[in-house]
Amino acid sequence: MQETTGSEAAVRISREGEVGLVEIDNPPVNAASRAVREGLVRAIDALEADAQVKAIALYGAGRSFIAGADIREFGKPPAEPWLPEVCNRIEGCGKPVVAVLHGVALGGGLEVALAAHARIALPGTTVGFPEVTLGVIPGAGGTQRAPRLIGIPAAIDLVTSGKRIDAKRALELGLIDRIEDGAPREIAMRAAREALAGALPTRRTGELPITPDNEALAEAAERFRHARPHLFARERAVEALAATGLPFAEGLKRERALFFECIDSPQRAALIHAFFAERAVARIPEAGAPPRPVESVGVIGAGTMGSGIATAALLAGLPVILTERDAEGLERGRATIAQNLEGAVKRGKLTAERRDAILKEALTPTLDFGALGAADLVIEAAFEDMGVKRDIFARLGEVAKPGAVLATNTSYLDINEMAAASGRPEDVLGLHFFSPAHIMRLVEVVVAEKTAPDAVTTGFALAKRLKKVAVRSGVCDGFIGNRIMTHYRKAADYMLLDGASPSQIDAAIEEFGFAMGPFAVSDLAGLDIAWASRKRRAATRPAEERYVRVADRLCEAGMFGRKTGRGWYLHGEGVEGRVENPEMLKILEEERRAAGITPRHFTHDEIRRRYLLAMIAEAARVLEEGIALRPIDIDAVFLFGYGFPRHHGGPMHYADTIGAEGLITGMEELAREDAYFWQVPELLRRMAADGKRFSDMNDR
Ligand code: 3H9
Repeated sequence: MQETTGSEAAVRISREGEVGLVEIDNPPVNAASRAVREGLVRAIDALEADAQVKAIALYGAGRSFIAGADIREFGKPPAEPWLPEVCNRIEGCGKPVVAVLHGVALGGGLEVALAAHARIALPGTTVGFPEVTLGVIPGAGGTQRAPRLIGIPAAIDLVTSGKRIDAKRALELGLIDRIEDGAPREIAMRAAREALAGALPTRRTGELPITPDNEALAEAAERFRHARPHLFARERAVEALAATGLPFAEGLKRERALFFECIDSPQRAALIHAFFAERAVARIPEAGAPPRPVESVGVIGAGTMGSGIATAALLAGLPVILTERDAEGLERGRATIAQNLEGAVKRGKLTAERRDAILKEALTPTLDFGALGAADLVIEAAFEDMGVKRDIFARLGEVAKPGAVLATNTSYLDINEMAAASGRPEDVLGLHFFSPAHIMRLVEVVVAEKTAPDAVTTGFALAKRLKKVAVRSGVCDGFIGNRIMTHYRKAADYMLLDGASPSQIDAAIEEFGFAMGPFAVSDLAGLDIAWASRKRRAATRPAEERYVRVADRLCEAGMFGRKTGRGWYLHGEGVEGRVENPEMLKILEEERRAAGITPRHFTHDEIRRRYLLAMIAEAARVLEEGIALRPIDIDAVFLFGYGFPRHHGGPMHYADTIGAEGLITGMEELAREDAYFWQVPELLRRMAADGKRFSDMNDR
């Protein structure tokens, strides 16, 4: 018997002898959409009513069991049947129900499995409750059933961390009953027969006793209450787990109520936006052009960036030809790569043998520029100077093989000029990595005037291979990220001169959720980097622009931050916590006096407001000029490259929580003190007139 339920093909049932099989088929990831939920209920109803069927088995078609609830439905009116009802229907079935898991069984997918009476997983299956990473909690019985199988402490760990575990660990914990290799349908068949024969024990998870552990619950509640930033779902998850102290049905009710609190929270909307942002950025106009094959990478420049990029490529299994101007620089680069790989070994990402093999066989350090002729893609990460870059691209144009993609890692410079120097501009683009390049996930793929579409898709394909998030950017000074950062960084400097201290500004920004405020970041990155770009721009700086000289004076005095022991703060041995550099304070005072400023008090709210308004204003201009394709691309840049707190979704998502009119009012108010800096972007005015939000521009 082969039969399709009413909900098209999302769930199919079939019967073989005494076994009823339920196949979930909702590509690409078998999300538990309404059609799947409906299909599951109908399937159980039909098979339970079928007198010939004695046992039932659920399994997924395609690459997974169920990836979780369909998160596209969140925020819309819930459509029945709800997932908790589906789970209860499965658990309450009068015939044994076995779930066979493969690929992923996450969130609601795991909850469906827990509602079955036994669980078998294929090796390589990943399970977990990622709900908190999306700002919700398991809402279909996960917080009530999981602790009955694995105990409260292990359930706290799983549910509040969102971590994904493999089948082996799931078996150790008791979340699944067995690991078995084979095709899901065959295993499902066998398992159902075993369940009938009593060879596979079955039971209802909701009926299992639970060992209370109030201490573990109290400890977790305390931990999350004080965690910074305050994450709404984690605290609710602990509350839901604590509801296991109630009778099972009551616990489910409590979990449901807490789930809806999460659904209504702004953090849920922001975190789901961040999830989709990571994927949306791959939709680019060039997407139809097949990428060029890349089997080897050349890197020019063995400094921190070049070595980091080389490390990322090596870790992705690509051989790397690394060049430098002199032997000393080349050796330093090789040593940095070895150190980076060592870090990967320590983090458990690489075995020591693999590291040795990479260093011996995959990395080719050479002083011979001509050796780059063997690479399919070359990334230039040399000194940030147009003369140097032009020269490199002219030489690359000659030595690189036909069709090789020629990329620059420049942070600010005009890629069109480099493209012209190469004599083959269609092959040239920017691949702007963020430091440390083997760790930070963002890569801006900068498309110049003549970049060929397949060079662009090659950049995206490489980024994917390196497990990075690639965002398409047009050419402008600083591209998407650094251009916007340069602007809001000025807002921080203005507040500094007007009376706020670096530590006060950093604290206000960190309270918003950034791991580090702008002054701490600048000390870490080195003040000399931004100094170099300020000097480059000095000649073109508009006369109306306010200029704060404190950072320049620190640099002139050789205070570059961490690497020199002094910057905005003091660093090194004996310095505990954040101590402002007294020499910086002296310079600041002199600059305030010279500008005739009487320092005034800034509240943390005011600091955040100015900082974020400046960020949003420049982001709107970047969008208006077409440098970024969509608002969501800007969000991805800031989430994956600048530590923008994920639970705020990115600057554009955050801007929508204020709305165009509110943003304009805020900027106009600040324009009274500095009309040049606080100009209102035209785009915002149009949005206000049309009643539009940034999110409305994401689907074009
Ligand atoms: C939950 O379950 C709550 C319940 O407890 C309570 C209910 C009451 N929904 O990532 P990929 C899309 S919360 C809708 O590129 P991969 C994704 O956007 C949920 N769509 O593939 C993409 O679409 P597009 C708990 C989803 O192979 C396409 O599928 N579950 C969902 O690299 C391919 O995705 C999770 O948090 C979804 N749940 O990775 C799991 N998931 O092609 C979240 C994916 O249009 N998902 N899509 O851009 C994942 O972790 C990964 O997507 C997965 C596949 C590992 C499944």
